[in-house]
Amino acid sequence: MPFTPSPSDNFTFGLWTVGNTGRDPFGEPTRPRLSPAEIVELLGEVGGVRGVNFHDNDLIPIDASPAESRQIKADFARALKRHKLKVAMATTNLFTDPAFKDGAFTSNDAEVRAYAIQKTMRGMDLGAEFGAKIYVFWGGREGTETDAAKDPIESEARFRRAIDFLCDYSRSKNYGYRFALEAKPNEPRGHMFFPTTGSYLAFIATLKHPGMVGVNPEVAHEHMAGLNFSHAVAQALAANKLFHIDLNDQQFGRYDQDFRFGAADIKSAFFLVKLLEDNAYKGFRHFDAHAYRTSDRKDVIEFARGCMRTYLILKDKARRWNADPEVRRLQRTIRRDNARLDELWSRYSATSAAALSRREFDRQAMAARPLPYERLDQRTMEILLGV
Ligand code: DIG
Ligand code: MN
Ligand code: MN
Repeated sequence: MPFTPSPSDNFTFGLWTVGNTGRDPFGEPTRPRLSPAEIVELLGEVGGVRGVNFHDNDLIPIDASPAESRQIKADFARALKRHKLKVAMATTNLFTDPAFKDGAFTSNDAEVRAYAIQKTMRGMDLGAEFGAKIYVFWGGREGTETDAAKDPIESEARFRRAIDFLCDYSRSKNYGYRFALEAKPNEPRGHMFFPTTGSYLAFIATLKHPGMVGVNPEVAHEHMAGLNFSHAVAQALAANKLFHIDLNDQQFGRYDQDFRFGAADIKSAFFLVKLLEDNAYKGFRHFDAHAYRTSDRKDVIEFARGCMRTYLILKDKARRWNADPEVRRLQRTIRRDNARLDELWSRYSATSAAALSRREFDRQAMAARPLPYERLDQRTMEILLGV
């Protein structure tokens, strides 16, 4: 059947995504809590999933005894084996426990900052135990409600020292991790440090081991900032920093909805899939999303299948768009290439600068040239609508 996912599509889900119990700030859970092993079983039932991701405490509760921890890991490992799932990414929960009420690495309390480093080292140990090679950092509590609370420059320096230290920890243990930093503009903090993927791309350049560190852009988070997600991902791709990606969907101007991929804005989802596929992105396609609070187990399975099917349908639409004769014809009208003119300013020389400054340009002619973007966008919509 077409659009049926297979492990080679590299789709992954976090334990917290299909394991989401439906709790929200205004209501209690609507679904029973599943153990990690039961979540893996559910993903086995979904079919075609490559891997699973976890926060340390999704797998091992923060107050589990060593015996409980051993049992949970054994059950989880057995389920992974049975369903041929791998652990693709690991991360640390530095946002649920009240100790992190004012952040982790940027907390005003040195003891909390040190505890956050220790907790992350242990999370890295746990991820390495299951073969994860990507480690995500989402600074859920790194921020302020009032800027009277923290010096933003000192906070960035604290975050930088934490990442530098943990890069050295990974190197010392030969874990081979690549770190992926995930931005979000707000929620749960009023203002989060490093609000967008662009903020992190600038930050990475200031690190001790920038080669080990990339980004994990999330659709919902760039949309919450009112940004074009494909442009953020394109900048990461061009800088070879797209180490991971959190796919979901989000209506603009809303709280973090973490909707099923493509459920809100199919057009931007299309351009994202086209960007990833046109650029042969080899990484994991992680759906950091969850089913509606109204969904039961059966509908959660449909949610997971829907994420993957929509991605595969849009991948096919991208292939059609690239091959579409009308699109190609319109692109030929739109693109006015002139290699000789480009050559004049692709590399500086006094001669080319002199030639360029002497050149006559006909502004009226340039302004009069046709740009049939309405036709092109309508054709794009009709390909998406299957006309
Ligand atoms: C939220 O979008 C964050 C957390 O779920 C997690 O730390 C990260 C991993 O994808 N995404
Ligand atoms: Mn989110
Ligand atoms: Mn995410």
